[in-house]
Amino acid sequence: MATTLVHQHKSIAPPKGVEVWDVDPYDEAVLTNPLPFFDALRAKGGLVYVPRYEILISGRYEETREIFYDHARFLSSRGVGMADFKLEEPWRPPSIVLEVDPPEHTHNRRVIMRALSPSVVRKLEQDFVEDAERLVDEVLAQGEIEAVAAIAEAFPTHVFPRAVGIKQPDARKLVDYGAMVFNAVGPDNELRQRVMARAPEIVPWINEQCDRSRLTEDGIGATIFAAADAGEIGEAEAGMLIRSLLSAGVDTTVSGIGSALWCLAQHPEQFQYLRSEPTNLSGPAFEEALRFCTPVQAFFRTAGQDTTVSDIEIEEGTKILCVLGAANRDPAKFENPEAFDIGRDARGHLALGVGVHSCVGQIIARAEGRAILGALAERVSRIEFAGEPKWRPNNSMRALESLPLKLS
Ligand code: OVV
Repeated sequence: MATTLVHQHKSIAPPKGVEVWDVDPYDEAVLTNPLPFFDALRAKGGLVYVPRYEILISGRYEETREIFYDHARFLSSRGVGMADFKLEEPWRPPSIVLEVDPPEHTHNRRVIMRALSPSVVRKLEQDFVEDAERLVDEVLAQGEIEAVAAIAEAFPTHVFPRAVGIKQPDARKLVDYGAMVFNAVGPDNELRQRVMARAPEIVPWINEQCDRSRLTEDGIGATIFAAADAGEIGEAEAGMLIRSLLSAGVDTTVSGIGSALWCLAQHPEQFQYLRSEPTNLSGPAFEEALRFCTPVQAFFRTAGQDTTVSDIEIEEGTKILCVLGAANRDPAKFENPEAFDIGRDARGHLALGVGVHSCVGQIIARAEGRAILGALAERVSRIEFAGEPKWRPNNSMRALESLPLKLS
């Protein structure tokens, strides 16, 4: 029997005992204010069936963690978006680290892991701190700023491509490519089509940056090409891993830093607490912002076999949307989850995933977050809203469109 496709994956009936919820998680109102959706999702059960897309959704901590942790039952190789790569041609050649399972995954990830090791990032961190201090002095002199452009985009697009060794970075193209990558994991809706329309001007530029000749000899990129020289991976694979860095390393930290600023403006007493101990608290403050305002809200996994989660029967080929943002506010895991509290122990949050696919760039992402929050805490006495913040709809990323701030 031929497989019926709905929304680029196998047609799936609701499993027994699962609540059927007629919701659109990709409605712009949900994407720009997801909190009521998160609460309703967790209230309805460990897994919920959404007929509109014929998918399951998990929003409780326990089930979300179980699915993300078990890469053998819940595959990444069939895509971490709504489209099943076994049935549909992906929009770009699949990532050889994100959209792949062990053992290939293990081999490729090891190359990136070495290039982004703690000792590498420790050397970069001093530069990050100096750049953050310079940037904060600049924005302080301006007084009122639009902080998405002036800090959240400006900082990562400056320090990250330099760390990779991109000789001629283009901040706009890097940010816009991130928007394509993260919108691509949703359904083929208007939002996705709008950003994808720009693929012809952005994708070739990104691919060009992944060539050895475009990279400095002392960056993270060069370390990855050294693995090709050593015969560990091919030249083409090295280029694909550079593409992964550029795909996953910009939009994520832009979102994380922007959201952290929003959290601190929203909770002035937390910023004052951060100021009391910038060195010790900038790490925990960034971590709590990741929990509270999770940048990658959700990725899919695909059931590679018939299986069960919390006694719910899941059919092979089922797409499961794992809502990390909802799991990170589960009261069963985090006490008083709706409080932004940089003094809490936010460890165990799922913002950077869990298991073999957990964020491979997390050390560098955290170093960027600490640098910018530390510099703000050292130099700024107050962060206030200078206008209404706006959220930008995105199929998987919680991202600000604009954040008017007054820094003093
Ligand atoms: C974690 C992540 C997000 C987006 C893209 C990639 C990875 C990639 O490998 O391309």
